[in-house]
Amino acid sequence: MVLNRRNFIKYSIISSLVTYTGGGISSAYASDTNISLSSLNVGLESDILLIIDVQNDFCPGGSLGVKDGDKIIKNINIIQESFNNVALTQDWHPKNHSSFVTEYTNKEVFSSIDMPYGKQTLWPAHCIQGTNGADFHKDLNTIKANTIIRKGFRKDIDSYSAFWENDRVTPTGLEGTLKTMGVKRVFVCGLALDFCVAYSAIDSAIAGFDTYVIMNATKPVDLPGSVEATFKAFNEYNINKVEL
Ligand code: VGL
Ligand code: ZN
Repeated sequence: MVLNRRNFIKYSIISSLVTYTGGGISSAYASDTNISLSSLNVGLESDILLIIDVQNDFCPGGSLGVKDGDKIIKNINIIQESFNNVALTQDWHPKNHSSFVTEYTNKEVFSSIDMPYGKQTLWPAHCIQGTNGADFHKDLNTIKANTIIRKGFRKDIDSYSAFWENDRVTPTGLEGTLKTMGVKRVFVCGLALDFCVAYSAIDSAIAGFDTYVIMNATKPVDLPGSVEATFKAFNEYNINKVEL
């Protein structure tokens, strides 16, 4: 089967995210990583560090807080120092966004619904435009970034990926930006490993960039099966796992 974004959605992550049972599988993912970032001599003009959604709502205390989500910020700031190009993404939803469980009656949080573009997980309201929850975490160094991409701002379409919205046809513009800049290698970190980091890394690989996920600079939401589906996809798309 030829793998493309649609197949990935159909066969992997989304199909595994049916119900949320609480708890978590917790990080059975760090052990099989061994390429070190320093061995890759990053910092070329053709390298970019893509920092996904390090925002208050995805950190502990936020409405969609990822366990230990704030603990990766120290490493992310260290990693930024080695790069000449840094891009940040910001989940940026209108207050009545269609991915919010609060927009529906009788729907459970983390359940999924059918949207015109396919299955969509329903989330607690998060990263509402202009609110503290949507701000970058105060400890994240945002000075170095030369590109900031906002995503998920269309009420009826969610956007996990930094490249393509969940309808898989609406671009964010990042692919064109990176290609125009001459980027060849994309290093992805941030939140959350099994959603926005995963989809961004997959789309980066599909766009033809050599793609690396920095495992000790990301954490998962960890819904049932979501981390496993992510690693399966990383294998299928030749996405490399690296460590600081
Ligand atoms: C994300 C769920 C909803 C993420 C964004 O950044 O991983 N997850 N919106
Ligand atoms: Zn979101």
